[in-house]
Amino acid sequence: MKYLLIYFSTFFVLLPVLSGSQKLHADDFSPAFAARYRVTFEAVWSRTTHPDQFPPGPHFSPLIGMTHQSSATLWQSGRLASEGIEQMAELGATGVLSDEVSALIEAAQAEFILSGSGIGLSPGFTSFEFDITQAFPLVSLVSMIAPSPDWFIGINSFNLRQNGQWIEQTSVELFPYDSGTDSGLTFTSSNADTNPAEPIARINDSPFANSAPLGRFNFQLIETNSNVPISGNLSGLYYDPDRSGEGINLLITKQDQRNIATLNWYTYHNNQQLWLVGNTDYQEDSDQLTIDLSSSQGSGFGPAFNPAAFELVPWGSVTLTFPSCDRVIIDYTSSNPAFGSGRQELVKLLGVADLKCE
Ligand SMILES: [Ca+2]
Repeated sequence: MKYLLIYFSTFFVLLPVLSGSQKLHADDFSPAFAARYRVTFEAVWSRTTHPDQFPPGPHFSPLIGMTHQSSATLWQSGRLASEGIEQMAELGATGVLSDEVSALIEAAQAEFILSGSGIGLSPGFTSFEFDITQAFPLVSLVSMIAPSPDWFIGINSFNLRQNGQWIEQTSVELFPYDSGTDSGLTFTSSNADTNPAEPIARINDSPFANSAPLGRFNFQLIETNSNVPISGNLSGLYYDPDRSGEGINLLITKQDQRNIATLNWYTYHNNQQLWLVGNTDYQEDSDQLTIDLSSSQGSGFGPAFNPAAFELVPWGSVTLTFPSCDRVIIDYTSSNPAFGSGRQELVKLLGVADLKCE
C-alpha cells in the first residue's frame, strides 16, 4: 500500500508535465448561482379580454421583485401593502420597493433583486434572465396595471424547486390585485389616497369581474450548476494544476448493500508529507460527501512497520461536491487550528478505466 501511495504522489508531480494544461484549468467555476431562468411576462390584457371600461394606453410598469426565503415577503393578499408596493401599484415607481428588497438582502432573507422592463402597450411581451440558488428558491415579482388607481399583477413566493429539482418550465397566470392604498374605482380615477390603508386583495368586481387573467409569467430553466450525484465514475485522482505535487485519491464503491467513499488526501505540513485518510457511507442519490479525516503516525517503514503502534489522529472533516464529473470542490475544516478551514477546487487527473465522465 505504501508503495502505491508513493507512486501516486509521483504521478501528481509528473503528469501535469506530460499532459499539459488542456481542460485542466478550474477558473470557470461559478458556484454563486445554482440555476439561471428566463422569465417572460406575456401580457394578454386587451379590449377583447377585459372590455369593461377598457382604458386608452394600456400598459404595465417595469417588473420588480426578488428571489428569497419564506421568511421574506414582498407582498401578500390579505396584508397591508408596504410603501414600496404602494408606490409601485399607484405610480409604477420601483425605487422604494428596490430599497425594501435591498434591506431584505441585507438581512439575509432575500438574495437577488429582479428587475425587468415593463410593457409599453398591452398585449405584449417582455423578458429577462435571473439567477437563483437553492437557499433562496422563491420568486416574488410585480408590475402595475396602468393606467389604474393602485392595481397590479404579480406572484408571491413562487417556488421554482419541486421535489429537490429546478422546475424546467412553468407558467403562472396573473390576476389583478388592489394594493388597498388608493380608493379610485376606475382605470383613470384621479388620486384618492386610502387612509387608513386596506389589505391587499384580489379584484373580483368591475372592471375585472370576468375573472380572466391579464397575462402570465413563463419561467424557462436555462442552465444549472447543480452538483453531479455521487457515483463510481467520480473515482480517480484529482489535483490543482497550479499546485502540482499534492492531490486526492477518491474511490467510490459499493460493497454488500453499502455505498462507500474513501478519500486519501496527499499533502504536507511543516515540510513533511501528510496523508489525510477517511471514508464514509453515503446515501444513494446524494450529491455530496462529508468525510471525517485522520492523519496517521506511530510506526516505521517495511519490516519496522508495527500495526500495534499505528495510530489514527483525528484531523477534521471535508465536504466534497462535484460541479461536473471531472471537478471537485473540497470544503475542509480541521479541528487543529494549524490547518483551519478553507476551500480547494481540483480537477480530475486520472479516472477509472471504462467508467466514462459524462
Ligand atoms: Ca395611496
